[in-house]
Amino acid sequence: MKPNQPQTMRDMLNLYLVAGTQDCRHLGGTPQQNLLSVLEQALRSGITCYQLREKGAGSLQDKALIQQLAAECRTLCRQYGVPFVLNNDVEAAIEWGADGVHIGQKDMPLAQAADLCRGRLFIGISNNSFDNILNSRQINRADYFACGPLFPTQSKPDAAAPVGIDLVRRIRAAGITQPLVAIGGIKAAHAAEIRAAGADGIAVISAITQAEDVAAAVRALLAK
Ligand code: TZP
Repeated sequence: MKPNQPQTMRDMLNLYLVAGTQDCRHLGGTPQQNLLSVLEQALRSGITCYQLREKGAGSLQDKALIQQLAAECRTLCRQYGVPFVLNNDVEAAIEWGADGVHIGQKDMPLAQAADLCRGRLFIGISNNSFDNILNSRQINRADYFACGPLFPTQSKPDAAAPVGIDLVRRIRAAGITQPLVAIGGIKAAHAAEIRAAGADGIAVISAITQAEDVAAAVRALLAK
């Protein structure tokens, strides 16, 4: 078995890194080198899932370059047995051989994405509110739910208003049992409370990509 290989969807969500080159611009190399270096350190330190989210100011725009980067990220993830997920673009996720795709509320409708991915890729969907969660559950085609942003975030300028850890508690109190990952402004200090509230894991951008010591940041986020 590979070092970090998760056995179940819940295990996979334990520590989920989301990142694109735009999140690593503070480092000294090319955009691609910066991201791949952060990703490799994070994989080595124990992240359980990775999503390439090449989006927003400072991101790569050339699709051929993004495809090449995706292939390199996928190769690294494979070495550690960690699922490689692509953000938003369902067709590219299938064509480029991703393990999963993550969609937002404004992307391709969940049922349509699920039809395209059927039997090939798993699907995660972002939820910004309890109503979103109820709707995603009703459609019943996602393999996991993300909820957030829990806290204010610098990494997504168009993020919805923060919902707090209470949304996680409310989801579980309502008997909603789907694999659940929380996202948005999460730091190591919040991790235990979020997991205790019922999330299977936490998804972060800046807590890892902006860390001076990526390995130490990953260890702190993994600490139970
Ligand atoms: N979706 C909701 S908040 C967010 C995304 C992609 C950004 C999370 O980034 P950070 O730096 O962990 O707050």
